[in-house]
Amino acid sequence: MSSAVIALLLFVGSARAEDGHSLWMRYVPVEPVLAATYRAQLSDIVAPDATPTQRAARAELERGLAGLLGKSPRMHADASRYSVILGTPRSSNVIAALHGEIDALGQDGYVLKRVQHDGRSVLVVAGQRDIGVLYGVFHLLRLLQTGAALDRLDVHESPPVPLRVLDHWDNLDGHVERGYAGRSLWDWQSLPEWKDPRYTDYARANASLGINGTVLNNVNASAWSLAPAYIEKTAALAEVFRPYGIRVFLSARFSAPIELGGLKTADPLDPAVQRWWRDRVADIYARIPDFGGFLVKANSEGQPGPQDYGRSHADGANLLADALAPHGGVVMWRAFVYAHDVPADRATQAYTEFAGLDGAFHPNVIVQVKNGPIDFQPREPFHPLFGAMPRTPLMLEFQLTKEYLGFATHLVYLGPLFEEVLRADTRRHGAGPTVAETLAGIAGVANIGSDRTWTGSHFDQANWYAFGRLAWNPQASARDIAADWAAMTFSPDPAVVQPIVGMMMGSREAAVNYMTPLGLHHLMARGHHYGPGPWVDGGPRADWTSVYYHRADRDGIGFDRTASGSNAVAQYSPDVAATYADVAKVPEPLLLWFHHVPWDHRMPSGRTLWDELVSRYSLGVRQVKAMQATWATLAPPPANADAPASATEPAPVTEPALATERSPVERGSAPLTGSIDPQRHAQVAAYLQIQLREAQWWRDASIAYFQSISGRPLPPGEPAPPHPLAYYEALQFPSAPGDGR
Ligand code: GCW
Repeated sequence: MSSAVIALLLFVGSARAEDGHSLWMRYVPVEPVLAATYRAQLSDIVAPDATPTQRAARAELERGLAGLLGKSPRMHADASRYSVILGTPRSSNVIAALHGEIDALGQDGYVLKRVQHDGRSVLVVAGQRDIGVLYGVFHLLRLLQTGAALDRLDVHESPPVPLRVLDHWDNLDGHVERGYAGRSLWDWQSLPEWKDPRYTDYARANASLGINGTVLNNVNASAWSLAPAYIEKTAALAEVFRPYGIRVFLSARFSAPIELGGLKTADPLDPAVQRWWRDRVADIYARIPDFGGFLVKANSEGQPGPQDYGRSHADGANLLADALAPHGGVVMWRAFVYAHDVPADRATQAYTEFAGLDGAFHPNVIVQVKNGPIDFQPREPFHPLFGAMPRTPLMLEFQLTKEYLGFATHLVYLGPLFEEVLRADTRRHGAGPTVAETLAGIAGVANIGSDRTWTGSHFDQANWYAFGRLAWNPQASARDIAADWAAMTFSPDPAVVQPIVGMMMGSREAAVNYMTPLGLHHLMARGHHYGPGPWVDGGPRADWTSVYYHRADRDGIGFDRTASGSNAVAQYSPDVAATYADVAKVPEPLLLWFHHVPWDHRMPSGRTLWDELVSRYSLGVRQVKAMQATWATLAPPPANADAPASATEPAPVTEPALATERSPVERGSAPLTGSIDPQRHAQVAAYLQIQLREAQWWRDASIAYFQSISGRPLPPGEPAPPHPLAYYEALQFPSAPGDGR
């Protein structure tokens, strides 16, 4: 290889440091033959630029094509000869002719299709509104990034769920509750004057997925986020996000009238309280005309709420809804409630408190329900409220930040978890509706922070991505989404995409196996939830302990939620309840969620429950090893032997593996080498090593603990944990990240 080529390689390498900051919008050159085809198809583009959103769409397309095709297209506001036309029926006659099909797609929808115009084939990217066009541009760029053909495009997209939001659990001091990706992205100190460019990139990333709302602050809210100085700062963020179709929301602290307003009460029926909220909301809309509304956690885990005054959740939600209604805002009122003084099975409490309120909420209230009845566990059944409040708009809340799934260092792709919940059949009306079909909104607790990768690891970007894609289209396949993400994030090379998709699709089940197999749940260490803690007992509340959830004793293990136990099954439709209540019919992954089962219960595998439990823990560890092995096959070729050796690092002796028919530079900088760039490969490899160490820890600690209760021998071939139980119980991690405070 000539030194000129090496110099160029080094240049390309440094110009494109692969630290993950570009997310799935890297726009690196596509393979040259494909690039030539695309260039011919996308040479002259007509795109209006009269509004901020139009300019954002146009700029994104220019930026994307310049990167992907190595050449900027000719952009026109108006032209007689063009190959692509962007816009709405108002901005273009060609598009106006399609208004019937565009209108049918609703406010956020778009069309991407070829039409004949003046005897030529023209690619149309069109929506009813500018935002649809921007979404369509991102779709087109995705097609290019994944190497799709553009000649017969006929895409019609419209999202069935109108509200698609990220919930940030960010405190005003920059700490992110359950955040594993650094500090908060919002620098409240330098706002409103300094609008960090990262805010725009955040908006671009969300718009690329169709996410249209963001709740900026933690549901464990400070009243201060509603103070005028913070509203100014929020207004500055809203300004950055607006062209990208993203409305801002705030978490509101229910007692803010006392803390900020100096009132004596926050009673929702008190006229002075009502006035305070009305005035405050009016002030917010004066600064942020498209403010989305409030998210509220009330009477849950110590947060203030209407029950402090003997009022209901509906009274509380309606108070804020009435203040927001004149301005078009909504209240997202969380159903994640469980009271200190209620001894009932925690899994039943949200339903118990909310189902009876169906019909009592004002129209602009949306009740936000976690995906399962406990708390973002590696696996839960779907929440029984879905389908049970037909007169109340419901939204689903997922957690993208992996509080209970190994934090950012474990590779756990949540797409299959999301898919499992969205497709679950509530059977409220015979067959159907599925959870997805009951939704007016969908929220994801963000996994985003100040880390260069945004999400604390390269693979956690996929959870943000998959959340957004499934929020847009809840019927989409987690596997297809993983394939798109891998192609855009790493390389469209099938030799890269296929193994990565394999790793991703198996990763969630691996975590379930090494943490909480067979329907076990909430066995993480106390407080920070880092690592295993199946022995956690005592403390302020039974339902903050692990023994409450696994109920293991000499005879067996699991939580009896049938009629002989807490009867949580009765909160599901009769069909679903009948399945879950029957130990012979309940899906094996939920067995111990719903049943207390003897250790020698025969499992479908033919093993006893005890043997099966142990083998699942070990399987989880093996699955992480398998991910490691796959990742190793994607290692970059060793550095070139001709390259100048650095002082500290000896030049590798291996033959350079780049001597294919064309050099990577000639192909563009996304060479089809079947490998990952060194920077990202190394970090993922290191994180997999952490994951393996911790999976092993989970296995050993859990087996040591459960064996101390079951008193049974390990199945043949299963190694004993290397330490006694007391060792695992004594481990402490006072500085584990992301704690709640
Ligand atoms: O999972 C729990 C978390 C809390 C969180 C709470 C909630 C924001 O441990 O940190 O508080 O859920 O969803 O409100």
